[in-house]
Amino acid sequence: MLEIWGRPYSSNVIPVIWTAAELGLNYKLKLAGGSFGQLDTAEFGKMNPNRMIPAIRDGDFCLWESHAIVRYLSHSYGEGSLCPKDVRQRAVADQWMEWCGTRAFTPVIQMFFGTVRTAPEQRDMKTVMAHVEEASRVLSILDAHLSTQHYVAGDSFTMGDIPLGAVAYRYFNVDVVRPSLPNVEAWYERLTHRPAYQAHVMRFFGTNPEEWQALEIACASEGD
Ligand SMILES: N[C@@H](CCC(=O)N[C@@H](CS)C(=O)NCC(=O)O)C(=O)O
Repeated sequence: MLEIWGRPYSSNVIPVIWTAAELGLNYKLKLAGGSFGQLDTAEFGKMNPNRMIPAIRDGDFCLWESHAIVRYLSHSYGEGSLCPKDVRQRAVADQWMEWCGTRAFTPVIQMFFGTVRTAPEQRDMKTVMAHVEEASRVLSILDAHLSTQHYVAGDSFTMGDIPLGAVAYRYFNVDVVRPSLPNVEAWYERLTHRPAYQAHVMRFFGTNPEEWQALEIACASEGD
């Protein structure tokens, strides 16, 4: 059975679990990273020499890097659905996955770390708001793209929506005021109707480090 190694609240693991759920795959969640440890073991080092999550094992095949895993699962099990058959549509899905990693992920995660993962008395809201501004500026590029289509690679949901969809949940649910991005908001609203998104992305992540930690610990029941 497919093994997904990671923790269900990790920003890079969520897209992998969401992909597996969209594809209806049976998988075993092997809890690793953060308080679950495992990254220093010899077994994990053989799977991912970077000692980072996510990593997967599919039979005798191991893979790391979240976007590579999303692609591998989509190509292997979602040809014609998550993975478009049309080469150009697939390239556009790939383009937005890359763009998520190079442009959108960092400012949104910095918004997240500056708030949810920082104790209220230690928060530097001026810096957080600079990250909000940068995230919104970058996402305005996606907003323009989505003005003529429902999803990033056309009018159907593909793997191209997955890393960005995971980032969007963080962006829209950190407690800050953000500018309006109507097309990104409409696309996010579409994602919120997907059962796999509801189950694996739309998870309350707490409002401070204590709540976050408690939620992480509670995840222990979800995996091995
Ligand atoms: N580019 C990598 C980044 C992987 C990464 O940064 N993983 C973090 C979690 S999001 C990690 O392993 N941190 C150590 C830990 O969680 O213990 C990917 O997309 O898979």
